[in-house]
Amino acid sequence: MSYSFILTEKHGKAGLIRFNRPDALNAFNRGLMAELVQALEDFDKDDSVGAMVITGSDRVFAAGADIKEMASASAIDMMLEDKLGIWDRLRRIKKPLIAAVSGWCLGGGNEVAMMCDMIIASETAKFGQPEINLGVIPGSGGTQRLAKAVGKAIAMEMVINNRTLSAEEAYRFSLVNRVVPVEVYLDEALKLANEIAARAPLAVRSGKEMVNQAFETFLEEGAADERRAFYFLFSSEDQKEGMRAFIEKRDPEWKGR
Ligand code: DAK
Repeated sequence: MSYSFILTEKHGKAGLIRFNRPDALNAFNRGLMAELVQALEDFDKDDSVGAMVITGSDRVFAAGADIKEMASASAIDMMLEDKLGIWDRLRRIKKPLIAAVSGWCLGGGNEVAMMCDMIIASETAKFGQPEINLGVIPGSGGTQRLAKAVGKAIAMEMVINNRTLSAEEAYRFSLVNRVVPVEVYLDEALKLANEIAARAPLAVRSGKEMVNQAFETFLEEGAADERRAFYFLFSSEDQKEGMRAFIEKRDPEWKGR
């Protein structure tokens, strides 16, 4: 499928999506967001793909939502704009999502990165929520996810005083999984995606769902759901195969069944 604002590729079992609006620093216009979600949903349904990587260029992951597109919008326009629930569709992707971030990762760009399950950052990555400079605040979960990721003190500075985090700070504050040289951040992310894609697919899916649930529910409720998911995996062929392979001292062969 050919797109106008993104590029898609497959690297082994990793589906790669690159933002491709260099003149606007990959700002998210309506078209780009729609294409991103469509491409992710397509990879999510594709059995040859086990995990997805989202990236921009070395200079910029994404400079946020397209300011020129929303500058004159009314509150109603903004509300209706969201009626297809594009951001909710992103949250419903079942396979693991990895953001490979280099350069600017701002506003909606940082919100998309935080909606991913893991973030690999290049040493040049810079994370921020500069909406305050535009007279607004993050609108796609940025205040909530940031506070949960980096804690209240740092999140507050970022949201109400445009503090930008360097890659090192982002690592120190648990926003990203690791920081690597700019030459290899994408390779690292693709390697990680392929490693995960080689694991038991149903358990990966369940693990992603349950870790994410930890941010949305109370401990006891989450632990009860986790236990049910754990029991359920005992109905899979992969659980039998995984445990048999351990006992027989061989590598398991996963079927995703
Ligand atoms: N939107 C549109 N165009 C942008 C842009 C953006 N976010 N960011 C950069 N550009 C454009 C610039 O206007 C410029 O275009 P030309 O003038 O060449 O035509 C080109 O990209 C290059 O940018 P600069 O000349 O500014 O490049 P620099 O290297 O000097 O600066 C920068 C890089 C990233 C520091 C700077 O461009 C910048 O501050 N950009 C804006 C960052 C920002 O404020 N981001 C937050 C946007 S608000 C929603 C939920 C969430 C959101 C929206 C809706 N719903 C639930 C409906 C999210 C909102 C946001 O993200």
